[in-house]
Amino acid sequence: MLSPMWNILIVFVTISVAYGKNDHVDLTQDWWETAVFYRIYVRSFMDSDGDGVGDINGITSRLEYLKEIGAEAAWLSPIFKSPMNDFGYDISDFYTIQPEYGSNDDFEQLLKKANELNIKIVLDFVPNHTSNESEWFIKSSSREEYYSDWYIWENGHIGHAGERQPPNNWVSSFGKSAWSYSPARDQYYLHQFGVAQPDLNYRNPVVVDEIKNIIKFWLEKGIAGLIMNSVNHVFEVDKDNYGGHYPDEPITGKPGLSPDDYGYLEHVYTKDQEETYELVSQLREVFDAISIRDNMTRIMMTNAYTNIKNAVKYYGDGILYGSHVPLNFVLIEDLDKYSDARDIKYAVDRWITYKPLRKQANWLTGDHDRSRVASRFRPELVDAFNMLVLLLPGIAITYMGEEIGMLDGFVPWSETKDPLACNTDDPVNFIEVSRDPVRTPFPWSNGKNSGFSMADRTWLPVGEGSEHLNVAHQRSAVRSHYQVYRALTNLRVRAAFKYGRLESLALNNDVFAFKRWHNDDTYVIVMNFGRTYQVVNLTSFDLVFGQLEVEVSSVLSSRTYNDNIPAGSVDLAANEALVLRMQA
Ligand SMILES: *[C@@H]1O[C@H](CO)[C@@H](O)[C@H](O)[C@H]1NC(C)=O
Ligand SMILES: *[C@@H]1O[C@H](CO)[C@@H](O)[C@H](O)[C@H]1NC(C)=O
Ligand SMILES: *[C@@H]1O[C@H](CO)[C@@H](O)[C@H](O)[C@H]1NC(C)=O
Ligand SMILES: CC(=O)N[C@H]1CO[C@H](CO)[C@@H](O)[C@@H]1O
Repeated sequence: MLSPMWNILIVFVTISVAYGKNDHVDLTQDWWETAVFYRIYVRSFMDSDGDGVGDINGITSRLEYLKEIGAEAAWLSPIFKSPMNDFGYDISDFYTIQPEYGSNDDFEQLLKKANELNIKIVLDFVPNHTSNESEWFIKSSSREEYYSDWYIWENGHIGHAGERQPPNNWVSSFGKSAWSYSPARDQYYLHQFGVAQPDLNYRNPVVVDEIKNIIKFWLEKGIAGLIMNSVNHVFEVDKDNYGGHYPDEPITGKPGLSPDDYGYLEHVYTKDQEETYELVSQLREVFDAISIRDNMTRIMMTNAYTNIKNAVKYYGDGILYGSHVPLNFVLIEDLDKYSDARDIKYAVDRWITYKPLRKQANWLTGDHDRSRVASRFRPELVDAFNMLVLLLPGIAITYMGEEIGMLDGFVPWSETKDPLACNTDDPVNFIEVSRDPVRTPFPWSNGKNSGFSMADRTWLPVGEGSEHLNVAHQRSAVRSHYQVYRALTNLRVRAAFKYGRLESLALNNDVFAFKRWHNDDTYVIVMNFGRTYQVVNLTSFDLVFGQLEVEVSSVLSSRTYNDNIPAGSVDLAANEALVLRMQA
């Protein structure tokens, strides 16, 4: 038996070997582990045929742009056949491409060109539900035997006045009852999102097999991965454990909410069920089988708005396989316009702390559902947030337009398309929930429809101010968000950012800084989230001293590349953000 002191010594030695020195870092990395993913909202990226709606050939024609800004993978919003009640998040045929976006041949062309440019293509997938126009749902509605059990069907109640009532109190995340009556079947179907998005029944093994077939089908076409969207909604509680009826969800008691609001209920029976992780593990095996066969990793990404412990469970636990990239929403959900440097540090640390030690982190600040950085925080902070996303360890995900600091567009009620907003029936307050402002056409230039389309009308209006805020303008400017973004993606190839470690500090309430280093190559990224001038001493970081050289500076900074700043005294203007490199 070793004495306790020996045990302590052994533990200490092991820790020093594992974590003490960068020389021991595993330098082999798969293509996705530190890749930049560029998220394209297909409808609004580039319209090639002049119908006012973005399409696949449009993307193909602009793939060089992704290369130019240093993106390594394009992540496309759903392109499958859909009646577009929820703009592709309501799929009616998972094997076919939406005709207004293009044909299967167009998609093959996209893959071919992406391959030539070494850009990976990943597709958004929606496993929770189909469109109500899916053949599966129509057959299920008429109780056709094979499909009868593919959706969540339930009898309603008859009220005192003889009126029909839904099976229970569940609310859709788009508001109002999550149950809709189908006269064809004389039963209610569950829809956790829109009325036109009936939930699939994952307790039916045939449904799971079909989903696996679809995943295989697209991976074999040569795509590099799929995102399992809203994956934490796929299971509802097992009603057999509740006497054959789905139980009511408890009321949150949050003030000011009506029984039609999603926040009215605690979603204990419709979200985050344990069976989800088992399903993810099964689906992951489909990805792995093809990856091994073709010697090219196909990644499974997962999207779940949930608490952090549930979120990181998607990494897998050694028994169940997990997702390669469980999306990390801390920079969205933990922050708002009142956040300061301490909140930023807390958010970053939270993900790093909860995620399994050896797994890759990922960072994002937005998507087609969330207000843009320039609007949610302020335009002056666009570069700082791009520095966070691109220089923190792991995978970087950019929603299209963040690289140029796009603002939320203004979409009046008369032109509103988002079902979430239309469901409010409220021409004033719809603006609080509408997702249209973050989906306005991408501004390529100051030409017609900001270069997005030759149509007379685009599906959503072009955002105001795009005469100035567009790619062409920022490309030719000496200083612009676009230029900063490119400089940042260029830096990512350096070992300090690919493999290096992370240390972060809130130097005061306004200034957040983090250090990335590998061997002797050390960088400090420092950003003033405040509105006043600040001076900070970066020697608070271990082994940071002497002179620091500016690698990248935010658009409004007075610093330029190669300027020298003493580590002991770094003065920062309001909103200024800098990437600094320690002089050897
Ligand atoms: C699907 O739902 C939409 C929205 O409620 C409705 O307009 C449409 O008629 C439905 N289609 C079918 C086939 O049930
Ligand atoms: C698989 O791919 C990797 C890198 O892409 C390569 O180094 C390796 O030799 C390949 N293995 C086989 C068996 O082809
Ligand atoms: C920065 O901090 C170091 C270490 O505490 C100190 O020696 C140095 O004087 C400080 N520099 C300035 C300019 O205050
Ligand atoms: C971020 C994201 O992908 N959000 C989607 C989640 O799923 C719902 C319903 O399918 C969509 O409406 C969201 O846009």
